[in-house]
Amino acid sequence: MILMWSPKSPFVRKVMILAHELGIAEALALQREVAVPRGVPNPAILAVNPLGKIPALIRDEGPALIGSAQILDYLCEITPGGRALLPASGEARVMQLRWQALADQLTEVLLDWRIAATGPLGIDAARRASFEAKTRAGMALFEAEAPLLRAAPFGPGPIALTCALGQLDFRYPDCGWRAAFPALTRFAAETAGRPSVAATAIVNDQGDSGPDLQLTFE
Ligand SMILES: N[C@@H](CCC(=O)N[C@@H](CS)C(=O)NCC(=O)O)C(=O)O
Repeated sequence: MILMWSPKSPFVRKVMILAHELGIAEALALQREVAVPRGVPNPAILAVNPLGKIPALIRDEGPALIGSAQILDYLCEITPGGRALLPASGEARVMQLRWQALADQLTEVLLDWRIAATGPLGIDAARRASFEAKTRAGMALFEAEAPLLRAAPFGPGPIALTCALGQLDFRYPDCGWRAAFPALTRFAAETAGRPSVAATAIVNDQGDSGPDLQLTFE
């Protein structure tokens, strides 16, 4: 299987963390691709995903799979023991998918915020206010549910949250979320000790920077 991959992508990181947890990381051939959210999309990605996004998983047989959530579900389905992390049915599955959807949307807000702020016209105040309000509300929800996440299997929900918090550390390094969210800080300290999380730390291999997004938690 070939994974369209970037060391900077929080959504690709979800796939890689799960692959390490399942012991199948070596089965993924990583194809470095640069996703281009502004301007002409990367044609190599477009050839596999017409929406131009990574991750995309090219299987040995059958159509490519698009989007981290489906790829995680697929890897859990084809790997022995995978359904311990994402059950095929039941409330445990519902909770994993719920947390994954919330954390993915939080990550999308963080990505979209930065993309909007790096445009030639900058970001308007109303859009910025929307991004900030959603980020604060998302973090508050996860702070409340952190004890449940810590008790759950390290499946798509906790993995997606790990990647959202990693995106905060990567692009919003001075936001101070740890001082404001003690339960999330405990969650992150525990997950940081997992080999799968340590092995997939975000790497800014292009050395790009961006504007100071002026997000501060108190
Ligand atoms: N919902 C998708 C989001 C994927 C996504 O936004 N990937 C980013 C890289 S982290 C991307 O490819 N952006 C390029 C673009 O938006 O055109 C998933 O879960 O995989």
